[in-house]
Amino acid sequence: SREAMAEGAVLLRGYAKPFENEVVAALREIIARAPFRRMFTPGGHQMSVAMTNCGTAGWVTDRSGYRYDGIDPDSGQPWPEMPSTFRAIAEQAAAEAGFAGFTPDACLINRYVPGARMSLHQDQDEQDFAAPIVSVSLGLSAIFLFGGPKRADKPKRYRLEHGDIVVWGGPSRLFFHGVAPLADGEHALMGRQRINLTFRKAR
Ligand code: MD5
Ligand code: FE
Repeated sequence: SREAMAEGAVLLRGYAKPFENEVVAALREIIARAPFRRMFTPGGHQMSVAMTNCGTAGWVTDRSGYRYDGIDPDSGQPWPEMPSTFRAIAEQAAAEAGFAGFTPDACLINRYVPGARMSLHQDQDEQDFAAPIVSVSLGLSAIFLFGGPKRADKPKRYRLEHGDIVVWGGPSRLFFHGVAPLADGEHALMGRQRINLTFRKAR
């Protein structure tokens, strides 16, 4: 199914479900080479969400700021390649939402355990805001907080479930958003966690 959340924001419920086993297998290889880690914000707070990346650019944060880097600071090696299955799913979902020709070079992988959350923010570390961001939800469901162009805009709450994909383009590309603290639970395939893949064109 295809649901408009706002201008440019399209929710594709269950879109990734047919690919879940392939995605999990590819994910396992990525995290063997680039394990999840809880990064620090420039303000010195450790994030509750653990992160890793694949692709030619990876999103990192530390005391010096937020940026995209081709090298994993923990290993000193390039991030693992973006698996062709990941790329294909992201490109197909983007096209389905009206963004044909999306060519992601970065995939930030977020891991939420119960209690982990992401506070309201905008994604603005990318070069080209005309490209959408494609988000794939796996595992435990989460309450996604979808705000507007101003921080003060009251966020709408959406439950995102295993297999759901959201394409954030057009005006919504720069809307404020976050994730409410993850509720405890157990998912048959993913266990006690939520993983979100966010495909981006960083450069
Ligand atoms: C998540 N991750 O569920 C979300 C999915 C992040 C992040 O927010 O920065 O890693 S991506 C949600 C997103 C991206 C771009 C625009 C909007 C939402 N939006 O307009 O709401 O872990
Ligand atoms: Fe974000």
